[in-house]
Amino acid sequence: MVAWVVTLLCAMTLLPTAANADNPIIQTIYTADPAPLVHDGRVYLYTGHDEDGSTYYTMKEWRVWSSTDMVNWTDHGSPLSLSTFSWASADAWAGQTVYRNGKFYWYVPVKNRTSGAMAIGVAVSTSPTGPFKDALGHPLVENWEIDPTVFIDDDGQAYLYWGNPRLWYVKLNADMISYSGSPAQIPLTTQGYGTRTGNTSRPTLFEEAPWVFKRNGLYYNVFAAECCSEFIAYSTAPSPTGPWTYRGTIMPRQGASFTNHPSIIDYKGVSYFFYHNGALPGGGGFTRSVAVEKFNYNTNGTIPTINMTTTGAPQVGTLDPYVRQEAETIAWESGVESEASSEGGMNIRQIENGDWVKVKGVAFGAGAASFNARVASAANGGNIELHLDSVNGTRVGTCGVPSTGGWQTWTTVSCPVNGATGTHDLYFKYTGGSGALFNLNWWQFQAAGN
Ligand code: FUB
Repeated sequence: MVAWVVTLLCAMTLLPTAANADNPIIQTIYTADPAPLVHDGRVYLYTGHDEDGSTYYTMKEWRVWSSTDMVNWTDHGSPLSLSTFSWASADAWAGQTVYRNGKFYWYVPVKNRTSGAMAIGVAVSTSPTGPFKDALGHPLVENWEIDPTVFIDDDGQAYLYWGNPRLWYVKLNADMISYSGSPAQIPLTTQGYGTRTGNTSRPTLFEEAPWVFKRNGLYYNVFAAECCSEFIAYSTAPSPTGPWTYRGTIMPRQGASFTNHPSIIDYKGVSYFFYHNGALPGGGGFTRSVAVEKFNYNTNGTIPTINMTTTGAPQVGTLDPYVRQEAETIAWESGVESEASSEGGMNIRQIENGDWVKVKGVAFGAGAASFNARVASAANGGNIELHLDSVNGTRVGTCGVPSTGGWQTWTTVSCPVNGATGTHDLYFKYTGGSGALFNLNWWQFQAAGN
């Protein structure tokens, strides 16, 4: 799993360096093709999943993550996979989820097992974290092309765009799972999509991965340009169907992956640019990782050049340790993995001696008095050490974890806490014997005086 390579990275680069990095934002697995959605005050991030050691886009499932502060990301597992679509055989590639009238619609490209063509499927759920079901039982649209993005205009008209090598759109009906008219091509002119040299069959820069949105009355299409390797560029238009004008590069070629895949949201008054690269150890073109940067639009609405960083976006607000927090809410980690929990949601697993999880910007305020954790162990258990600001920083508590007789046999352990005041990065350092020690489902501090 990716976990071992993260451990290796830490060993190679010294822990503080790795611990200060917040990009890529997911380290437990390789992720690709980010598609964020802001809903009810939370950012939900829909991604693909590159398999460990992959040598092609052998992708079998999609994943969901969420955050309220852009640095601590909660793992919601995989509520959508190839098996959701009975007619799909392979290629769980780049999709996007949109919300309308109480439902979440997840548009994805997959291979149709009967025709062999790439097609666009749509899954639906009443929750942003699923479970999602195939809305149709067959492709929504099929023409051998990929990478759907959906945009709902102010007048309620929804548009589905997709394509590689061409760029298509169709008007979705209000049910979001059918469309009116026939798919049409957006003309790929050099005026609209820039000039590619040396490729007569693809004269413009448009490659794949469109992401369409509207800001201050202007329509934007941000896309992956000129494979390979790709850079990120964009075009703008006065209407959702054009005419488009090429506006230039957003993210130059960089980052150890020959594809890139853009998405943009505003959240809590700040603009964010998501992308992927090969930055994790073992990373590359088929073992990618999702990252995020904060940016400001220029006053004329153009988008500045954005470069990849390892620091990522700043934290928005703080994390409250006095409410239940999921163990799979992570800013950075070394060595752990996640799985579905018998108690619902996810838990972290494969915790071995010396593994750790960082949670950023934890607001202890006047002080914590005790700590509770929900744990399970089919082995001998171990310890949860609570450290401030670095993995070997001030230790404010240690909770022993017993054997519970099973990896999903849960009990709650408690321990006193001293010296946790103010706001700090909190490191859970796991110690014990050899092999897997225990699983962790959630944790919560109790404030002094309560
Ligand atoms: O992840 C598989 C494919 O790679 C996506 O569909 C493309 O956008 C590229 O990122």
